[in-house]
Amino acid sequence: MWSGGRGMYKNITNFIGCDAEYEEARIVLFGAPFDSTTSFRPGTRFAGQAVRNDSYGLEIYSPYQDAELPENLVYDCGDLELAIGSPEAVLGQIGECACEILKDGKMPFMIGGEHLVTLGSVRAAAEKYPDMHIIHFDAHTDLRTDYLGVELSHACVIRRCWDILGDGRIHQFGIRSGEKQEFDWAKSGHTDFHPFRLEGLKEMLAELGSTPVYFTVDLDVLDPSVFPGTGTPEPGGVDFLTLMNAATEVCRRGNLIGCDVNELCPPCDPTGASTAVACKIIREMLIALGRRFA
Ligand SMILES: [Mn+2]
Repeated sequence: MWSGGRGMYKNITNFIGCDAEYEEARIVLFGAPFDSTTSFRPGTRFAGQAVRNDSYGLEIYSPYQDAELPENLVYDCGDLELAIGSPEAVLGQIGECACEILKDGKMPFMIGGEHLVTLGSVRAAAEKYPDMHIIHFDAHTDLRTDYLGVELSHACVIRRCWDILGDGRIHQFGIRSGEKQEFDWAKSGHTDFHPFRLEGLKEMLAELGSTPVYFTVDLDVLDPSVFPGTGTPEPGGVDFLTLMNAATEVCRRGNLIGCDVNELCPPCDPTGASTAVACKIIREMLIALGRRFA
């Protein structure tokens, strides 16, 4: 906000262009800075602040979509203040936030954090939309029943979502790492399983029609040569444009009811390139969502 001729502006720390008032906004962006169950390299708790800061290196115009991020579309409420030592308490806090956003008829857009944060939003979304499906982009299955005896772990998050939704309602893409039992379990029809690539997405979206969809993007679906700044990098992933095109394809659909982008770990990539990748994916997703509301 211009202060009136003194050359001073109010300090703003929202994601670029996301300065709508709450009442008018259609999407609410919030950070879930939690990484306590991360099994390898921690640091995703810093992602929300990093993408807000580095988003100022971006334009609000996307030449790919020939569209700008609309004014009055996104309210950025910053990072939640989470009880970081307790996964269950954190999931409760995220759930409460997502629940309130959904109750107000808006769409929650969460920036992780490690992938476990998705469960908080999914619990809230499934309460409002019991027939919803999940579209899941990731390098990892995340289907373990437990990780070293712990059920609330980023390695188990999609299995916990399956506990809520059941068979055939989770659509997994890009998966290239996990235990043999997880792969066998997925392929036997418990999930709609598309390993290695993002192919089959268009057909699947057409089949889903108007069914409500929650979309979770683990950025490690990208190849580590594109996106090294993540806790558990997994070679053999997709390139940037493939992810961007697929993510905007999902976001253009009218049936998306919530989404998240997770697993950016800024300290794992001191060049900042991974944070730039995350910023641009988020911008493209928001612009695609904006076209839907236009
Ligand atoms: Mn992953």
